[in-house]
Amino acid sequence: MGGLFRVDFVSDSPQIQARIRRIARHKARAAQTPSVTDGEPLGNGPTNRHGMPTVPQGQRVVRKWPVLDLGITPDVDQSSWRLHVDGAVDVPLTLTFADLLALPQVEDISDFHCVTTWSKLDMRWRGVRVSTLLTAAGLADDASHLMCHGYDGYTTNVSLAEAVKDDVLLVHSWEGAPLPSEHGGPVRMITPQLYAWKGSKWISRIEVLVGDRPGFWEQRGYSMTAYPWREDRYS
Ligand SMILES: Nc1nc2c(c(=O)[nH]1)N[C@H]1C(S)=C(S)[C@@H](COP(=O)(O)O)O[C@H]1N2
Ligand SMILES: [Mo]
Repeated sequence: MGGLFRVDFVSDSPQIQARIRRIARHKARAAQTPSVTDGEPLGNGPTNRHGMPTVPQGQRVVRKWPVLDLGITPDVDQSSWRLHVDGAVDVPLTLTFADLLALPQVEDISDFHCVTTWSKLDMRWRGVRVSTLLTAAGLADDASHLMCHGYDGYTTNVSLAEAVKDDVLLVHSWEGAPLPSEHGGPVRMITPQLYAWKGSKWISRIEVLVGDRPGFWEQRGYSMTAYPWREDRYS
């Protein structure tokens, strides 16, 4: 499976080229989202690495990294972890931890904004772009959103315009060490340009959707979109 997956991914076949073009359409939409091109972002402090204020409105900076989840730390480690990418795709994928490490790795520094008003800045991550996996699986023409599932039963929805951004990663390392299990290790998703609830800890499944659907917190009144620079917390 891992071998096939890699050969498929690097291939220059017309099918892969078509997948890359379909991803590019969502990337073009990404350039229009409030999080990257907001003319008047709501926030405070000097301009950060993205030309945004340092901290979104209504947030305060913390030094320690709080733990926030449903109170369940699922029993999953590097050897038992699997990620399924399925739904509106050409080729459903199942990845092991080794498969994830065999894909192109990205290191990035980004900020983490929790809707409960804390922000932790300058987090150093290592992992794989979500767009890399979506290219390998191949999005259906009418695919529009993801439902991300965690091993604890958590779900959260993310639009493709957000999910294909370069800093949206499946991370396995934080500050040069394996991601701690209380923070979603062995592998979680991060969405630095959205409130952090959009990044599933202990990610188990990325379900590609045609149309949007609310996840766990979205069903309980949290925003479908979650733009911190619009203080878009609840709907
Ligand atoms: N699987 C799963 N992912 C989750 C959550 C959860 O309860 N389960 N909580 C979300 C919320 S509300 C936040 S703020 C961040 C918290 O991540 P942390 O505990 O590593 O700080 O994870 C998000 N991802
Ligand atoms: Mo949160």
